Amino acid sequence: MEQQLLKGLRDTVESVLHIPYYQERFAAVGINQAEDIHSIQDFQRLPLTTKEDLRKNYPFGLFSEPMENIVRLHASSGTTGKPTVVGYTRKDIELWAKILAKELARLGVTKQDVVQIAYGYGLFTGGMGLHYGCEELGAVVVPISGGNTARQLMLMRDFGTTVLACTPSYAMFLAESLEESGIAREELKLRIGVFGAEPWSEGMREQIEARLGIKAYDIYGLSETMGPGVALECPAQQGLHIDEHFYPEILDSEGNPLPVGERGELVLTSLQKKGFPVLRYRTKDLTALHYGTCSCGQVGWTMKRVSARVDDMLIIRGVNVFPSQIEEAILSLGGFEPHYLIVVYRVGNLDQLEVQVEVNETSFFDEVRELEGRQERLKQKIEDILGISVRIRLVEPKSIPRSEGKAVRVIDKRK
Ligand code: DLL
Repeated sequence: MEQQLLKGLRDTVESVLHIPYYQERFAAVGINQAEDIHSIQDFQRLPLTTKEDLRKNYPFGLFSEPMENIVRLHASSGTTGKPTVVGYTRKDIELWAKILAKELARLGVTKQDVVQIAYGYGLFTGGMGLHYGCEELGAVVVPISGGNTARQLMLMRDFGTTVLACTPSYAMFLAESLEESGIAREELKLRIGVFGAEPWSEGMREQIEARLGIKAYDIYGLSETMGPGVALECPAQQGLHIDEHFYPEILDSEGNPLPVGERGELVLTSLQKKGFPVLRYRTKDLTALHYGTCSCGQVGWTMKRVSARVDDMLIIRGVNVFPSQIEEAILSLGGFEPHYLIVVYRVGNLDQLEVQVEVNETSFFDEVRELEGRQERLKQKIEDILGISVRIRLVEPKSIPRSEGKAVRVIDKRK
């Protein structure tokens, strides 16, 4: 197996060696041809690729095929500066569709299913990626894209949608809107959710599953390495199976490999991508890997759910805080909605952390004393986890803006 993997890695190295940027960087570590890589250890001598490298070569500098062979472009949303652009050959598009079709089939999605794709269509890979995968599988695709929530629910009922694909925060919003829509859950045929593109907690999964009456699966991917489908859960829900066309590594913050099982930054190498191969790409996503046989029978790498990005880490009074820790605390106590905002600001020289969280409809009418108690319990819980003081602001149901794509959970006023 190692020989087969090495061949795949060498092929990827070979496919980028004509690009001057890679040539120079590889030569600096003594690798001038793919045959110089005799082992995984040799491969790990190759420099890591970062988003910054992609930006420096904007827009097409790291494409490994001439533009006449590229049939599609996607780009990352990138809130600052230039986006990162990725190019696909026809074969890449076919491979992507096949990977997703195989993964969805593992969840029990078949030709009989009607898949409502409420991920955004466009330069973002979510909509088109799932679209081609579902068509490859032969399912009926409803390419509705994100937004227009009332219409989503009407079509979900009228078309008999069985599979919903969108971000978990939008799934939550759809669930909440369903409860007010006059459409009964029993009128829907929904049974499976394929949710990803942003971090979400186990508590969020429980809420979505209960409120929509479905099984909710975690799908992972990033535009730089392909898009959705780099990894997807199976019915065992014990980790996301990483597709065999990607070689994963986990590194510490200094870029050194970590032993299997330890949490660190996920680094990915594509094994058969032609238009835009990636080599040791730093995803900035924090997870842990496992190799073995899953109870579903599948053998290979699995990864834990991505709970956070390195970038998402807030440093507050010297303490590292991840939004996912706060989400878990909120959902572990009853009475709150999974809608929250984390506001960081400064008073004098001191960082302050405020968590605004919605109380649910029933608790909203509780006595003030009861609400104060709940607020105090949440404060205690978060302070126990983070070890710093926090201010909790309970807000009315539906007062925090809802997301139709990737949710914004943090407002950092220190910047
Ligand atoms: O979000 C691709 C995608 C579309 C994945 C639809 C899943 C479903 P980007 O816009 O390039 O691509 O953003 C990639 O989103 O590095 C993670 O930080 C985050 N992310 C993606 N999936 C998950 C997930 C798409 N399941 C970035 N859990 C990645 C946590 C996720 N974070």
